[in-house]
Amino acid sequence: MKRRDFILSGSATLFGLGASTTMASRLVQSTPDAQNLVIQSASYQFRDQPTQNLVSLSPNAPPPVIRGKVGQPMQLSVRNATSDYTAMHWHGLRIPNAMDGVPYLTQMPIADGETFVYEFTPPDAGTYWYHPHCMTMSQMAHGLTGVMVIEEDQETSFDSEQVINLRDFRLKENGEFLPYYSARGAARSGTHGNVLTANWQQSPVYDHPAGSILRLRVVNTDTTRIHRLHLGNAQAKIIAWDGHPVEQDLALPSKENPLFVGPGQRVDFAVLMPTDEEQTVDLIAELPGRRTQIMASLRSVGASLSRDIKDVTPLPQNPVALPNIEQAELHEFVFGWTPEGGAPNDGYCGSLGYTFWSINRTPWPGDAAPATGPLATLERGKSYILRLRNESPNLHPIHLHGLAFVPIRSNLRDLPPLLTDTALLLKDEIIDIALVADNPGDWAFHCHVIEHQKTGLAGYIRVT
Ligand SMILES: [Cu+2]
Repeated sequence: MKRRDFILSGSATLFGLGASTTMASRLVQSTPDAQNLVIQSASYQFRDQPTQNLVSLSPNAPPPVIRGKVGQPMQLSVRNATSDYTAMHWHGLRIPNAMDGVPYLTQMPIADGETFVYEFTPPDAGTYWYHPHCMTMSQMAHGLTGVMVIEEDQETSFDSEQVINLRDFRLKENGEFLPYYSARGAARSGTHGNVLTANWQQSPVYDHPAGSILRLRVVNTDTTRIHRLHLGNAQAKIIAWDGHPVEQDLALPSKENPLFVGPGQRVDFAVLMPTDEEQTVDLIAELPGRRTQIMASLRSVGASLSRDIKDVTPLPQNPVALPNIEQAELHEFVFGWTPEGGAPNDGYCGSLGYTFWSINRTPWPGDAAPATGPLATLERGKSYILRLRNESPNLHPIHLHGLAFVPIRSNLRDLPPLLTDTALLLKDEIIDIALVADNPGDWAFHCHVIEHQKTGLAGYIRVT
């Protein structure tokens, strides 16, 4: 069966996709002013022998940092030069639904040789990222996760910047890939990588001016690992969380209380670089069952700029509507196990071959399954509270596309009310999140441990 048959048989319209001609018209030739992204196979040296069969946007390097500016239109032309299907998602960006990159829900998968042009104007500045939403497990595990920086449209107080893309690879000693998922992992906390990298390097060191104020953008793009991070005793400040500026003073994470950053989550720090030359600020991970690990280091070079951490000025707020909690309607979602089931119907976007997980006791039947309705339908412009209940012992970073939300309470901890797109649910945790349903469309809603997502912990929410 060819991909076109999905269109002809009407499967694509079961999600309310509308006429498939809209999709076909998107499969156009790229224009000269587009940023051209070519999904292709790559090789890279992690160990003694180069690792083959990576997926990236160049033949021998990690996916690049893509930059845009708030309020400025972007055109990203994505050509598929692999033999698998694909589709690109821009994580955290509140953009039109048709540009969200979710197969069968917002577009058809991009076939070998085809190009899909994504056009949108980012409404919010901050640290975001991109990854495929079709063949998600295999393409992400093989490298296709990159950072997207949307710059502010006004001056900021930083002298320099460093982007850190944290992700693991599962490799043999000779550099070949190990199996990148397992039934055992999928049914528990996921299958963890054994080579921990920052920007595909192991403990890289980056030079920045001594005494400068640096913006450190840390993004966890891993398929599995919940990172636990801190900066040792560096002078620093958390300035943004999951893209959005942080207004309040948050306690800095420490060895004893590291910051949990789940797959999909981001944290921006303002860091005061040491005054003396050749000193380092380390980004440190305290992971269960592992020795303390330096993920990346920032090394001071040159004459000191003699800045002070108090020189950091607040970032401009993003234009996110704040919910009216008194009038918000409540919807409940339970994330848990499900009896082991067969392969979901993922069309051409890949299945692990079984289901273990569910939302509201129903495992996601697959991206291309017929007659799959939304988990909830929200009226455009209204405020809602979504109660997210984890009834499993495993942690789940729950991501909602297209909208920003704020946690308002947890049964386990004090959560600062920071705008986000991904809520990390701890064991047995219930978090209420609140939002204004102001972006119409069908928005994917799923766990960002990709083995959980691909074995049932997925669905979508409709905003009318
Ligand atoms: Cu999960």
